[in-house]
Amino acid sequence: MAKAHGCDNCNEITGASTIDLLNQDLAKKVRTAYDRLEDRGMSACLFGSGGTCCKICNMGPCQIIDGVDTMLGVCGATADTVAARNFARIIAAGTAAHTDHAREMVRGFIATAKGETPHEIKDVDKLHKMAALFGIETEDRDKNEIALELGEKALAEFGQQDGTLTFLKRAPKKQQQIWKKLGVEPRGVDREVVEMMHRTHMGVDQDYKNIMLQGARCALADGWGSSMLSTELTDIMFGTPVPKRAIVDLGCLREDYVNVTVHGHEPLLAESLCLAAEQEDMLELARKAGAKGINLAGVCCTGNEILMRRGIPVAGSFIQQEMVLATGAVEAMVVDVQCVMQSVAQVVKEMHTDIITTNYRAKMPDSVHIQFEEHDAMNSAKEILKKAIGNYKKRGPHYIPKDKKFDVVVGFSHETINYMLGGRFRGSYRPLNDNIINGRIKGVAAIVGCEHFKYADDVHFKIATELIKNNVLVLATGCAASALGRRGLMRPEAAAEYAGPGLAEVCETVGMPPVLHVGSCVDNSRLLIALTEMVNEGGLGEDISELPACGTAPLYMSEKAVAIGQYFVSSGAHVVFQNLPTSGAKKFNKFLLDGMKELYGACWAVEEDPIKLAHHMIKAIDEKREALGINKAQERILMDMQMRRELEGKALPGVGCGGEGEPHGGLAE
Ligand code: MSK
Repeated sequence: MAKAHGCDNCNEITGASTIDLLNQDLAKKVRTAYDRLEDRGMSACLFGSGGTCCKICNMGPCQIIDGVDTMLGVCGATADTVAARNFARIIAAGTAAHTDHAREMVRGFIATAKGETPHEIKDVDKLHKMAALFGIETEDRDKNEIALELGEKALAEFGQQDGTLTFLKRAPKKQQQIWKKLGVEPRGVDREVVEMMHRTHMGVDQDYKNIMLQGARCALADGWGSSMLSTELTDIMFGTPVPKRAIVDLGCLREDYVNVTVHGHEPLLAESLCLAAEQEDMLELARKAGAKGINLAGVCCTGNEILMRRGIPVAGSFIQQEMVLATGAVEAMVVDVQCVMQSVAQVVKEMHTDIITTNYRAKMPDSVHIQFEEHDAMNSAKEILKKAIGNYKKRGPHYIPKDKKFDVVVGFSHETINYMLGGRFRGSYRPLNDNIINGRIKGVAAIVGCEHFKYADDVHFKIATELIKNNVLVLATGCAASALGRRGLMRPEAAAEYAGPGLAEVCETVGMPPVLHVGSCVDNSRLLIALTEMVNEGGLGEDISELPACGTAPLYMSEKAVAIGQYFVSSGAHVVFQNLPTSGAKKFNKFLLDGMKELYGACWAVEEDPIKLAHHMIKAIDEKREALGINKAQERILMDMQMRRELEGKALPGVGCGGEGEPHGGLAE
């Protein structure tokens, strides 16, 4: 029988609808990653897990045992050197993935500015703000002209050889000085990835601390460079997310519709499919095939992108991609890049479903390839949809779970948080800072990253509920966000059900959930800006390392999550993972878990148990509160009805109503 999880209470993590589906004969035939994990029947290699397997040159592979002279690498490399090189290469690979995605988005942005795509420049306010950062004149200029100059300058940052990346100047001043002093300011995005690969080649950098200086620079090129460019320019092109109600559940597939799931990462493809699916010729074709229309649903981070901006439902996260297909109700799964399991093409072998690859970088056996051309986006999108519509009549036995369609409120860009808490006319992080200072909110935690199959546990939910119970506001991205949405933590009502009294009071006043969906994995850059805004607002220290804030990517799967973790640490935010591939090298491991603090004011931590992990984060937040002198109980003001009415009058009308436009409202300070 197909498994969705390795433990008895698997509905805890994947949701009741997945269990419902797995009980159907149809789905029982499907083999999932859990089955394959079991089939493998072997535990992970200790050298690989500890980071001390070196296969960088052909004298090996060498398995190093730390402290054993006869178990050095053939070249003499120590465990610390090998683990540092491996870790740094993970950062480089993660940065490269974000960067190649970002470059495509910037190229799409330029094509849009030239009028060569069906998209348009939507967020002119953000366009002007970004243009100002790049020193671009905006007065009396057409938005497309400004966008073209911005796009070209952004594109130049990838190949830049000298100087520093433009967005570094958005960071708190103290942070910028730390980077300058350490010599880790990224010069150009591609250069940092290339240098990282070179320095970890055989016989180059043999000092783990020096290797990790470049590790930090490479990761910063991701967070404050490519990822941030991608998020900001995508927002300008497709609109900055605002709160909306939506669904995160397998049950979002529709019986009488052509179901098309979009899986991967780059929203250019997904947005084009959204536009094409609304066109009358496509709808007419769907009706001719006997369907009522076309139902788009997301998977993984493409899902998060269209969920945040359009409120289009997410059918499943990374861990559920095979389950989405096991319904037998999907006419086509359209994939682009990253996090697509090769197994998806095998799952549908006996079904009517097509796996459609769309990017020349990412092809797969047993799939159909339709190249997505950004300059001919609408025709590419229509060709893909036609293929899906053509499959509708061939749909055989299928099962769409009917229960537990979890409602979520999503769309919390850092601008939205600003407006929500501070109000339309005085949008600021002041109320958030004040609520942290007065203790209603203890601090802020980020739960980001993937899901995987190693830990048979309800990790994200356990961590998040423990944090919000202790009045820590949670911001989530990527598949972690989908997992938390599936468990009902992104409903405003979740505040009363799970949050501590202080956080619940703030959430109820504003009408927001205690866990905010901030976007896809690329959108972790929004968190950097949110943290910076908190610093700039005042009262919580001079840089990110002084904030009562902490991050985790507990179930990290992808190399991108390590790059993200490192750019947070190098930006001053403490980060806790459940495991790191560095435990086989004592000095290097200690450097990550402690020594980095001296350099950046933050370091990595490892804690396997989710509840202990949450308490590790709470302790880190409490220590910051202590250092800021705000960890004392504040006198609580009891509000009478009149005060409440006044607050509610300022609260965000329509949060979660799916309304377009700028959110407005406010929270009493
Ligand atoms: S998709 S990188 S599994 S978050 Fe961004 Fe999800 Fe992690 Fe892929």
